[in-house]
Amino acid sequence: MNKIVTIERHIFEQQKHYPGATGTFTSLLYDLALAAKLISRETNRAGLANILGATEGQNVYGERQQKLDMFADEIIFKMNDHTGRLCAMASEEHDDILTIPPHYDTGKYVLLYDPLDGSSNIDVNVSIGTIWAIFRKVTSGAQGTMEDMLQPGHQLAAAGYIIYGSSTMMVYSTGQGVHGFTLDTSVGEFLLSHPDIRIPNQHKYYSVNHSYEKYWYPGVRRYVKWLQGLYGEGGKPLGNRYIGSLVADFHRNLLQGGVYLYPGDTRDEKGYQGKLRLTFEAQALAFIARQAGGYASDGAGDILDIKPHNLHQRVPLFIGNRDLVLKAEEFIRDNDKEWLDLYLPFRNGEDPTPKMNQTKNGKKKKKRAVVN
Ligand code: AHM
Ligand code: MG
Repeated sequence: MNKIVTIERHIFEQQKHYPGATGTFTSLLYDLALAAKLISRETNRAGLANILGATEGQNVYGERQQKLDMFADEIIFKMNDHTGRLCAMASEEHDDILTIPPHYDTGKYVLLYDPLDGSSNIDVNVSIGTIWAIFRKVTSGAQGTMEDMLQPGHQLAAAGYIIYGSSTMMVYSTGQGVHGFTLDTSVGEFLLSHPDIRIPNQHKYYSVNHSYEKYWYPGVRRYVKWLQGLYGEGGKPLGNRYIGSLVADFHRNLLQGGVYLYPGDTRDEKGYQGKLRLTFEAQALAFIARQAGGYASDGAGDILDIKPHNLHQRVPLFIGNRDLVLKAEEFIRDNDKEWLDLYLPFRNGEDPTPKMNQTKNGKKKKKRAVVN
């Protein structure tokens, strides 16, 4: 039998790589693992929600099912607001920074998270995920500020994701490789199942939403044709897999080799910015990709080099095997001057769309109350 290592033990062992570590960071990672277990329990019950609700004569669980993303959002906040380890949080579900309630101590880290990504997949029993990222506080004062949140990804202290799939896994990195843990639900423990994950050199898959091809810039179109072996040297086609849950698509390609892309496109006036969020989605996965020997780009350069200028800033994303992502950059450089002219000023901090707190359909996003 192999050595059995719980996530707690592993995190504790990792702490030894950081002389002078106080244990705060270690405890923060424990708390995230516990939040993951609670969210996992609820996501597993999502399919039973209506049946259980009907039996009890009230749709309590049905109600909860519809609000699973809100549940995840609150669990992560509640797990971390009172521990004295964080000085602020930010969630994809909220416009602004989430401050630590005044009656609790504050700490030296900030946490950014997307509580339940790919949430359109909840009702159809398809994998969803949580993405999180931790930065060290860079400003003085007790409370965290926007400046602490908007740091380039190469300054991350740690990042990870939780995938709620055929089993629940937590994958994380503190800059010492990438490690994956599978939840043994019978004992409620995350056990080390994927130590030191490296993205395989062999490419197996590409993942993109093909239905947007009509909106793609020519370089992206050619790149995808190249992945299919229909352009350039005409290599062996990669398999196409697209779940529409970033965590699940990324996780598969991380373990099996390949590339995920959600490019900037021409679908509307903001399409060139892409869809995914830089701070809540792309930075964390880019950090993990890098730690696993891969690479993430916005098509113009390294995602980890981008200094965000807005909490909800969008970013095009090409992530996976380094050579495949570099090839995307090459196609874009050679073909997509029109996109680069639009995008590069945005990447460098000019915000031509100050109404970033609007939703896709242009309506003002509702601010959700956080329970303090
Ligand atoms: P969400 O944050 O609203 O859940 O959207 C993010 C998701 C990603 O998980 C996924 O890769 C992408 O959106 C799918 O978008 P599309 O349906 O346009 O292909
Ligand atoms: Mg999301």
